[in-house]
Amino acid sequence: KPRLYSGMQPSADSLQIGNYIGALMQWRDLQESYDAFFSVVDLHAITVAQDPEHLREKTRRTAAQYIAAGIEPSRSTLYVQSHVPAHAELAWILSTITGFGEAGRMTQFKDKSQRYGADATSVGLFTYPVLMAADILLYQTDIVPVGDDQKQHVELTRDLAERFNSRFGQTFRVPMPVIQQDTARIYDLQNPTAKMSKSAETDAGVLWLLDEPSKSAKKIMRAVTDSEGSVRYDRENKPGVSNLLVIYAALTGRQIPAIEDEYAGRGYGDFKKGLAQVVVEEFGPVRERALELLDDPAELDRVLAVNAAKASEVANRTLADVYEKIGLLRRV
Ligand code: AQP
Repeated sequence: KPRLYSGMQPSADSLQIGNYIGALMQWRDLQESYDAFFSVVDLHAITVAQDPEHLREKTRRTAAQYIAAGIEPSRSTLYVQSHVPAHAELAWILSTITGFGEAGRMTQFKDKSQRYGADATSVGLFTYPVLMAADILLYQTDIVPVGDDQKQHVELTRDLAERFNSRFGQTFRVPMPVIQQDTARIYDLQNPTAKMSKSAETDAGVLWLLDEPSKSAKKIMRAVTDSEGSVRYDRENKPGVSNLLVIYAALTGRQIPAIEDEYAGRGYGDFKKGLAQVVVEEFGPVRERALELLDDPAELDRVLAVNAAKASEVANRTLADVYEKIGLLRRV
């Protein structure tokens, strides 16, 4: 089976519906036909200010939500990034073949460093894409399903793989990004031109997987729409309604025109009620399963340890080859 790699940061207590639709739902389907590695990328999460005790909790919670959403830890390799030290080791090696200017062109770094200011911006945030390249290349990955915001990082990963291979001999498989459709991109309910994000400044526009269903329903009822009153997809002029339509379609597997037809001549209130019901029905079982898993952290940790051992086996093979190729003296 071809190999797949993807991951998410444990940057909040709960994942948001954008993570679910844009990543988890696709991962769940792809794990059938790929040898999939899904990582909770805690080393990436510490590139910004964080609270250590809370990070541990968020890491378990993220893993539990992967499983609750249908990632099967007996079929896919679901593990915590820091449990496999090869990630940090390969990142160092790759940083030595990454140009300073090349790294400086990463738009996510430019955006984030502008947001935090120079003093709060760490070198780790700068080299984040190099660590991401290490994540992917360690597993001889064929495809990387990501949002279009991550496309540039995967391009860098490809460049680094090709550069290493041509300088030191064939070592890495060059991965292909699989970019999710525009219709899988979810926007903030209160600010529907901004991507919904775990680290959004306000909570009112974010639908959390682990929230009480009634809370999510309320947020949907209060979502920003427009004054036209017709349920119609038009990303440019009706970003709020279009976003709700995308969520509706993604969760039900229905086409947007069919949903527009169903709500033709009915107001936004009806439409939002319909969507709230869809979201509650989808999230309810996922939430329950995640909370169940979190009730037994020892068992969850055990599953993660078994998977980290599986991941290490693959990762260490690549790392040993890299060390050999670049001329590090082998330990006897
Ligand atoms: N709004 C979104 N719509 C569709 N997909 C989304 N993803 C994130 N937000 C949306 C996808 O979820 C995965 C999570 O990646 P991440 O945790 O590394 O961070 P991110 O992309 O930056 O996601 P967040 O939620 O915005 O996290 P923070 O606030 O921590 O930066 C990726 O596959 C992403 O495409």
